[in-house]
Amino acid sequence: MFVGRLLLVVLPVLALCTADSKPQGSSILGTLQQNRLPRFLENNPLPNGLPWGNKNPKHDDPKHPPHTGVTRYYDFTLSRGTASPDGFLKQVMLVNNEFPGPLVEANWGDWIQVTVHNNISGPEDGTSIHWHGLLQKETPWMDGVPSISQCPIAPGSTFTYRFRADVYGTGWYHSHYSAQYLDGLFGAMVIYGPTHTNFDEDLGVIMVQDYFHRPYFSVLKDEMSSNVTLQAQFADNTLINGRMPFNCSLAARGSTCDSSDATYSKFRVRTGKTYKLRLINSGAGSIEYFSIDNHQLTIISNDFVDIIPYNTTIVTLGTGQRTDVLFTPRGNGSIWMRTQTSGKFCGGARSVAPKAQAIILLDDYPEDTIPTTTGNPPPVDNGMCANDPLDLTLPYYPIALPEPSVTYNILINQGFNATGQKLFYMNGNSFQGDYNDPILLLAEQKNYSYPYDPKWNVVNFQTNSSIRINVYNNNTSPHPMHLHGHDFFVLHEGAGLWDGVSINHPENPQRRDTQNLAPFGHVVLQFDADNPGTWPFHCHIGWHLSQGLFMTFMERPNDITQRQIPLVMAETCTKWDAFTKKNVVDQIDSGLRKRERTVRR
Ligand SMILES: *[C@@H]1O[C@H](CO)[C@@H](O)[C@H](O)[C@H]1NC(C)=O
Ligand SMILES: *[C@@H]1O[C@H](CO)[C@@H](O)[C@H](O)[C@H]1NC(C)=O
Ligand SMILES: *[C@@H]1O[C@H](CO)[C@@H](O)[C@H](O)[C@H]1NC(C)=O
Ligand SMILES: *[C@@H]1O[C@H](CO)[C@@H](O)[C@H](O)[C@H]1NC(C)=O
Ligand SMILES: *[C@@H]1O[C@H](CO)[C@@H](O)[C@H](O)[C@H]1NC(C)=O
Ligand SMILES: *[C@@H]1O[C@H](CO)[C@@H](O)[C@H](O)[C@H]1NC(C)=O
Ligand SMILES: *[C@@H]1O[C@H](CO)[C@@H](O)[C@H](O)[C@H]1NC(C)=O
Ligand SMILES: *[C@@H]1O[C@H](CO)[C@@H](O)[C@H](O)[C@H]1NC(C)=O
Ligand SMILES: *[C@@H]1O[C@H](CO)[C@@H](O)[C@H](O)[C@H]1NC(C)=O
Ligand SMILES: [Cu+2]
Repeated sequence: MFVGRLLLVVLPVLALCTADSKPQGSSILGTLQQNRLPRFLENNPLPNGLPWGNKNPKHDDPKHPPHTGVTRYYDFTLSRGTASPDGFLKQVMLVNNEFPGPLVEANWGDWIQVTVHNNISGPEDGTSIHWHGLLQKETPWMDGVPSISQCPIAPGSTFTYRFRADVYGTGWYHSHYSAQYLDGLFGAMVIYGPTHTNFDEDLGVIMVQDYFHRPYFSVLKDEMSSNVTLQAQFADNTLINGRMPFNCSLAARGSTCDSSDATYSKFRVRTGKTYKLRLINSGAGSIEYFSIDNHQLTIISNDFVDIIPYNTTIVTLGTGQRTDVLFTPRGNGSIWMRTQTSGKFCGGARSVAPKAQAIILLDDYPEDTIPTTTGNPPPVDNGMCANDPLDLTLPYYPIALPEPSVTYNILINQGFNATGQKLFYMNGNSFQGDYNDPILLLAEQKNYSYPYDPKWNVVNFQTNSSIRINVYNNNTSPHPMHLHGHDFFVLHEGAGLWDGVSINHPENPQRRDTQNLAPFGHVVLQFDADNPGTWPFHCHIGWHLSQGLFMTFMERPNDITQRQIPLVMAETCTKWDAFTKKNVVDQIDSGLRKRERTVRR
């Protein structure tokens, strides 16, 4: 009894101490405490013992989710802080004080509800969260893009996202407000669903990224300037699950850096067992080449699409892309896991830190076993920056390519505007949106004409049923092109222009939501107009998006007006209007504030 009472008193104190001493920016990701992920989250299993019943990845459309009747609740507080994930003390923006942000999990068909508190201050900033790769068919206003689907969440206010986990696999979420996610407003999102391969354990998410020590605003300013030296600055480091010790002798004078604070990410596995790894490129701009020394990896999914498995030694991930792989460890001691950048056309970090390493501990070898394995160099940068060949990446659930009802050509150019800012142009227009006037809310009012057009870069596809997009990149940089609200078929890619005829496996082309576009090359995509709404199509490189490499596809506008957009969307704009009336927000990129502020009805 005495002991019991003592425990009652002591336990809460211990808990408080732990919470208080947890350094800002810490996360269990990349530590040995990172739990294995389950096959699915428990509760209300449907017939057959699984939340998705007897839906089968070979025969059931992965875009038709089951109705589980379950909602998963999350509470996010976004704020500024300082953190030193790699030893360098950086001014960061964090979700619940973690870097990377907390994992969002759900079963396929569940609803996810995330209440986001904008506690960003010193200075204040608007924000919004995008749920990368989800289709948002039932809730297109929950896509989280300022200027397009919502007004930013004003400082001090709260917005609740609620949407269905409508596809399954590995995803992530990130701020879509300017390039905020470069400072830490991102995290992984796992939707459990049927599996089409056998494995013993799910080792969880592995986020790889290039990483800047400067705040995002400074990165944007340099990349958008006309000064070639400033534009050419590489990221400072590369991280795996938010970790990779930085060589502090390279840190700028006056900065705070202590690499003894920093650790490698670590994973423990058993030889001979097979693990699922969920790779995510959550970086600012570089293409990452992921590998595990002396091992083959079996690729099983790209983005939210299961594919027919094949083996490789290097996994290519453009910013925003995800790939699930299977890994069967062999050997003894420990092994290096690596992600590398080419340091050339396909992106990179400073030549001294173009790669990150993490430690894979085998069996019961002690935690301090440092690997001695050597890795392969990344593929030679031949200037194409391509994903794996399209004829290797065929969806497990086949869908034949329909005839397109329209083919739309897009030409990407880079140039400078009258005030010397380096910008990107899609068909001659560099995107500049209006944070106070989201296009989706205007569409609901049947307003499809904007005074600032063509800067809003909206293409209205009316009632077209299947839309083919042929993009040519007249530029030295690759662009991981991402479409919201859909996965697209990838019909063709390569150097120069498309011949207008060749199509990869028309009976079952690769589908995904982000695809690398080569420098001076083309990519041909197609998507079905099965999701009325306003869907951004943009490059996922943080500063390219800010430089206007962004377009919005309006899909079936008459069906948008049939929908009841919740009142909270207009209320969010009212709060943002009030904020921008009193504050001039420091703004340099494609998300524009209204020049003259009007009162909303
Ligand atoms: C809000 O931000 C301030 C300062 O940036 C911080 O001190 C405070 O802990 C944050 N509140 C929450 C709930 O995270
Ligand atoms: C460009 O930036 C570099 C690095 O800050 C600076 O040294 C140089 O003077 C700048 N050049 C011009 C023309 O402003
Ligand atoms: C750190 O960088 C310095 C300066 O370039 C170099 O001399 C040193 O070898 C580096 N240390 C490590 C551990 O790589
Ligand atoms: C693929 O890699 C796995 C794991 O190394 C191996 O067991 C399998 O035989 C490989 N398959 C092919 C077709 O090479
Ligand atoms: C570990 O592996 C190496 C290389 O395969 C081998 O030479 C060595 O004998 C192994 N050691 C143990 C303890 O199994
Ligand atoms: C050039 O682009 C920048 C960034 O979008 C913008 O702030 C500036 O107003 C533009 N200049 C002109 C003349 O349009
Ligand atoms: C459509 O919206 C724009 C942007 O708010 C506004 O300037 C314009 O007057 C609106 N058009 C109509 C017909 O309401
Ligand atoms: C298909 O989209 C094109 C391009 O925006 C548009 O001009 C055309 O009217 C659309 N056709 C139909 C049937 O909606
Ligand atoms: C491609 O870019 C170059 C300059 O970088 C320009 O001269 C040329 O006109 C562009 N081509 C097209 C088709 O826009
Ligand atoms: Cu780009």
